[in-house]
Amino acid sequence: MQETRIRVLKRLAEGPVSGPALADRLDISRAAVWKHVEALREAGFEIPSGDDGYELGSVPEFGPAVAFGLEAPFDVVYHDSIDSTNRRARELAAEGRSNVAVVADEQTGGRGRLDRTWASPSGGVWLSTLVRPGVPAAHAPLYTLAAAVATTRAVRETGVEAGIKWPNDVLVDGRKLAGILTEMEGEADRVAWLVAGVGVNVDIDPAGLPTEDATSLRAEGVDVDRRLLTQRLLEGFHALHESHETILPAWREYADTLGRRVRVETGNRTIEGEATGIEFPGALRVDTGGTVETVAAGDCEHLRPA
Ligand code: BT5
Repeated sequence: MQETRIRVLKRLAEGPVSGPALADRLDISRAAVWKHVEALREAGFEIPSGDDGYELGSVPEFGPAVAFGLEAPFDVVYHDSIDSTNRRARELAAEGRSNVAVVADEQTGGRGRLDRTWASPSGGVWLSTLVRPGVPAAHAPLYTLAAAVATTRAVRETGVEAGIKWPNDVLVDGRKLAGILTEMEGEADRVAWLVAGVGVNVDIDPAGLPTEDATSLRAEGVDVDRRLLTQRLLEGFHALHESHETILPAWREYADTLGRRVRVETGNRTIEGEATGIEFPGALRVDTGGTVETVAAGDCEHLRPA
């Protein structure tokens, strides 16, 4: 959302204000005030005008309103419907942008890892953050973990006990509530840009999702304000990305995988054993009985105890 528009909203949130006073405060013309107020009304904000001037009635549950009240330095680019927020974020990266959060209500071409499909009907939180962290490419997995931690925290605030399955799934009672897809470009010694895409099934009927192992916040019985959930998630991600050393300890706290028997498929190998730990920048330690293996990437399945 445009910066002046956010300032208009912030002023309205403090209480009623007349058009001329608003124009003075923001150093814009009265015509410009009127244009901003009209644009905000079109975006779903209720802004009645009475004797005391304009007032902020209600704020939309989602949409461009995600930018309003967001305590993290992301420009919000909102789409009602788009093929993929990750694809859009990569496009913005190519244009030189940074610190952007692309947010959509629906994706028509949502993607998972390894070109899998990610079902993204209307009612979810589908978002991608574009950052330029200036770290070596080898550190990139840390951002996947950070996104998983931020998602888990935001979900737990709604009262749902979510946990993380290594490396990138957020689960509730073994069912997948959210997934993360991180993409990046850069040289070995420096990431040029990194896009962390997060998909959370919020107000969605899980019967419409492609697997029985999926759940949604609606199915878990909570009615969630998607704007607030998105804001908490973005704020959490930003805070973790600012202080790297907090990511792994937080991940361990929310991990559902540690201490379990797991099977990890790496593409050319299958490793089975007990997940005993996670190492910088995100590798899983698996005790196979004879040796301890460190797995950098793969698909992980939680197994029943032996
Ligand atoms: C992921 O892949 O879990 C990464 C998902 C990332 C989605 C976000 S949404 C915003 C951004 N824009 C994008 O285009 N993508 C990102 P993976 O671990 O490969 O899991 C994919 C598998 O999860 C699929 O093969 C299905 O089995 C299952 N799946 C698909 N859609 C699902 C959904 N909505 N909820 C739960 N499981 C789903």
